[in-house]
Order: sequence, then structure tokens, then C-alpha cells
Amino acid sequence: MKDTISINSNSYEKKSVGPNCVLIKSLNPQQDDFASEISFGLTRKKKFIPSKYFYDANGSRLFEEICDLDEYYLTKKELEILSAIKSEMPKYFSQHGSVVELGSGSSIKTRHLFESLLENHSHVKYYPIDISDIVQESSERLQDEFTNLHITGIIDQYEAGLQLLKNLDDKKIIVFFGSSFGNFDHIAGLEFLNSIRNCMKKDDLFLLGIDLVKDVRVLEKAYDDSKGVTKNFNLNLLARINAELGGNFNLEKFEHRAFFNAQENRIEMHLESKVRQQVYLEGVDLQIKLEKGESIRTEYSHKYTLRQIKKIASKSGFKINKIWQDKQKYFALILFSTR
Ligand code: AVJ
Repeated sequence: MKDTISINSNSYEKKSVGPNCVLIKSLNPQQDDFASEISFGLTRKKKFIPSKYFYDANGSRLFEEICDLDEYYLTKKELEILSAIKSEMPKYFSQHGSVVELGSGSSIKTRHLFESLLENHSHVKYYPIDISDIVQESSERLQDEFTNLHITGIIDQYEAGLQLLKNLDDKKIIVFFGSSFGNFDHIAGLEFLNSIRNCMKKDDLFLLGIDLVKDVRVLEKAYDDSKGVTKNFNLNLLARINAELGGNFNLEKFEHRAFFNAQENRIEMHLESKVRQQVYLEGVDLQIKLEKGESIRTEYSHKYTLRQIKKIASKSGFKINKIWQDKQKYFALILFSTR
């Protein structure tokens, strides 16, 4: 059953995919322009490729492989925290019957939250927001597992999706796991927090996963693993440009670089040209020159100290209700409320 509906002057396709599961997909999502963003980034003095482009089908598969690596502690630490704080959750979330998740993926982490909330509520409403159609698959799977979960999946950009949910009657918890917040620089990070805050009512909560500053060796190994999966994840960007923009990047002529920039508290990933070379992108008729040793920046992954977290919270008008950390203090879950 499909319906077209209009909310805030945007059109959505609404389809029911089960007794307790509805999907809402934007019919005019704000589309990324791969060709022009890549051309722009590769013609700057300091070349870069936006990190959101890692996640084509191949890149998404490689990212899942990264999450399973011993060296990539982030996923494991975040799960460790969620499972450890389960018994405490009701203390903070007992009145909240709605969960909004940004970038929900497979919703594995959120399961801990559902189990806890369902102890105090006969049913819980779940609104996963993701730009990818994965939302449908994972929603269907969740439905089988949690019969008391009422799912409304939203396939759209985070901000647009959040706008739809701004005025929910229920008290809601917005969650953003995975430390993707680290991809924002400080200005964009603040803007993001402000946009979240703008979609919250007085008693709503925001739960954010953030990776913390730690031993440089631990950080660098997480982004330069011994199996070379992260290297392939990084190089996949060039393969994607070759496939989608008719490029002739020779992947062998690039080195994967990942290092911690201690001034900026961030991991930087780059693709460094091993030789002086020229690359042509037929699809956009663009010739690119690279010097030997010149690099293309592909990702910033910012790491935070608790001090910094407190600072950005107060700058964006949030109050911190609670900070949870894993035993090693590698990762943090921060619970924010509006003041
Ligand atoms: C998905 C942005 C959180 O920054 O750790 C993993 C992406 N890059 N390995 C991160 C990533 C290289 C990841 N985030």
C-alpha cells in the first residue's frame, strides 16, 4: 500500500511494510552532487574528497569489516557502554516512549535501549532516519524481534527527517551513535548540535556517542589496521571516482596515510601520491596533476576530551545530564537535555 503525502510542503511516499511498520521516503531529497563536489575538492590547492562519499555499496561493506577489526575499538566500546548501563537507563528514560535515531544502519546498538524502555512502556515508538534504503530491511528485521516496537522509518537527510519529528507529542530521545559526529569540524559540529536542539521540546533528550582523545598509538592503529581493510576503504574512493566519473586513477600509485593531528585532536586520513602523475576524469573532463608526496585528504575524525565536550555543550545551549564511559575510557556516551 503506497500513498503520497505532503508535510511542510515536501512530498513523501508513505508505505506500510507490516502491522507496526511504516516507511516514509522523501520524493525530493536534497541530493548530493558527486560530480561537482569531487571536481571542486580535487582542484583545490589542498586536495580533498568529502568523507560522506566513502559509503557506496563496496565502501559500506568495507566499513562493516572495519567495525569487526580488533584495532577498531569504537564500535565495541560503545556497545560495552550501552550494555553496562542498561540497568541505569530507566532512571533517565522512564518517561520517554519515542526513540529517534540518526544514521540508524542496522540498529544493533539501539536494541539495548528498546529492551530497557519496554520495561516501562507497553510499546515504544521508533523513528530511524537514514538516507539509505537500508532502513526498510532493518525495520523489517526489528519488527520480527520486537513486537512492541512501532516503527516509522524515514528515508531522508537527518535534518529534514528531524523536522518531521519536531512536534511529536511523546517525549523523545534522539540518538546518534557511532561517533560520526567526529567528522564535523568544530563549526559544523556546533551547527549540528544547534539543529538538534531546535528539534527538541523541553523534556526531550539527546544521546550522543563520541570517541575520546587517547594514546596516539591506539588511535593510529584503529585507522591503519594490520589487515589493510582501512587502506582499502580509503582507496575505494578512487575506485568509486573511476567507476562513476570515468576516472583513470591507478590505485597502486597511492599510499594510505592515517595519523593523529595533536593540534586539532583529530585523525586525518589521506591518499598520498607515490609519484608525480596526472589523472583524467573523462565524465567531467577534468585533468588533475599530483606531485610526488602530494596528498588528497579524505577524512577528519575528531576526538574529544571531556572538557571539550562540556564546552561545546554549553555553547550550543545543552545541559549535560550524564556522561558514561567504558572501563578504559576510550569512548563516551553523552546524555544532553535542553536547559
Ligand atoms: C563512521 C565516521 C565514525 O571516523 O571512525 C572508520 C569512519 N574511517 N575508519 C570514524 C572511519 C576510517 C568512522 N565514522
